[in-house]
Amino acid sequence: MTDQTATDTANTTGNWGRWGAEDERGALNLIDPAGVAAAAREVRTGRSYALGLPIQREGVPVFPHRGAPQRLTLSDHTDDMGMGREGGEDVRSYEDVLVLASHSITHMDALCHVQHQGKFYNGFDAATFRTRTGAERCGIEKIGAFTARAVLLDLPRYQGVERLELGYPITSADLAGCAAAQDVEMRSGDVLLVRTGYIDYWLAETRAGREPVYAQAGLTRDSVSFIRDHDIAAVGADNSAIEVMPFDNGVFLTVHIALLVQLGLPLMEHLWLTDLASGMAEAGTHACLLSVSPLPVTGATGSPINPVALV
Ligand code: UVW
Repeated sequence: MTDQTATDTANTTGNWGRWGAEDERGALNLIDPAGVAAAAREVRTGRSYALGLPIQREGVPVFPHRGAPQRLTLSDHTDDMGMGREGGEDVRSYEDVLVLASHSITHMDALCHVQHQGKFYNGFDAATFRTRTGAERCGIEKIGAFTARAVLLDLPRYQGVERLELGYPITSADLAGCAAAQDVEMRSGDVLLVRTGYIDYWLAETRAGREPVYAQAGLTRDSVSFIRDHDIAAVGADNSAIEVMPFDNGVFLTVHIALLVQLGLPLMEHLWLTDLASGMAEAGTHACLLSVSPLPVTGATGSPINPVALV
């Protein structure tokens, strides 16, 4: 497996050093404000679409090691002290505490989420990640908030199916073919949104009381050249890990290595893209403005997100 990883990574040009030795934002540096302003002028309907799934204990995809998110009540009308009572009988306040993994449900992977051969993006030493303080380099807080032009490639629509076959390996040719069929231009600094239909499948199976299968359509190592050649700033998808599962060539997190570690692209997973796809089809466009703001948790490896797309 290690040999295969070495072979896979050798043929990918990385972005290390491209924005300086201290850079921790990676490909987000490609977002050009003038290009974003031009894209803003292309907004057609003014409708916005939230791409985050609900944060709740059940009915949403949760990896067992992360556990279900917990919303726990901190104060309510039954309290006889503290915030619940301070306003006398006429006023009550309600608050809760959230306990959730930073990679819960719809989330962004920070550039410190994965290391390869001891290095994070830009060659930062993975040993600087500490249990108590988390990431010294490339934590999610280094991402900041960003708005960019985003292109949605709707692969099921391109293939004329409801969803991609489970485990379908998406190649560069698939992405290029879909972009051509949609007649949409990819520009440097774009965010690429890839719809596979997996989350629709997952939700339907779960609602029907069936266990969704593990295999998922997703990106392969081959698809990385499309992303690199178009100077994409970030990638999001409606599956669990961006990449095809089982992993391409059997190499653990192989696409994460290429995108996060080598190219420095933040990843967004479990996006809800179906309503956006319909809204874009109705509006006759495949590009939108996308605004993303991960929680600036110092040293964190990721954050729940609820990106907003404006069509
Ligand atoms: C893994 O793929 C393990 O994590 P994430 O989905 O957060 O990238």
